[in-house]
Amino acid sequence: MRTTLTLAAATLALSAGLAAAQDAAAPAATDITDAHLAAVDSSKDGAVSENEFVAAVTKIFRSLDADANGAVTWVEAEGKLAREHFDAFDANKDGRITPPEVETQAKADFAAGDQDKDGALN
Ligand SMILES: [Ca+2]
Ligand SMILES: [Ca+2]
Ligand SMILES: [Ca+2]
Repeated sequence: MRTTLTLAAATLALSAGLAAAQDAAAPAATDITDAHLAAVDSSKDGAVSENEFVAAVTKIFRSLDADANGAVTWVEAEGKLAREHFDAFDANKDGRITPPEVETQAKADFAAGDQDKDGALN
């Protein structure tokens, strides 16, 4: 079954990270396709675990952190991340997305996407 996610982290993955593994044609922003899941499924067992999901989102944030200071500001994210998603990740609203904020939001998004609660997105 294909999981359709309308979640901040998933949309982020589409808009910023996994697009690199795709052809130029951008997919609909809210659809996670089998190809996207395969790209995140580092163990290639056909399911995306929480660890794999958090790792993929974290990797994307590292790629957004242009000055490599460990936090992503709106200046760094603009054009790659919708403002509403930036704000969703920036839990303490200080204008910087930090690794703990990424992890917390990614886990929340994973839990929301794992509709049958089997610990995997598939
Ligand atoms: Ca896996
Ligand atoms: Ca930065
Ligand atoms: Ca913050």
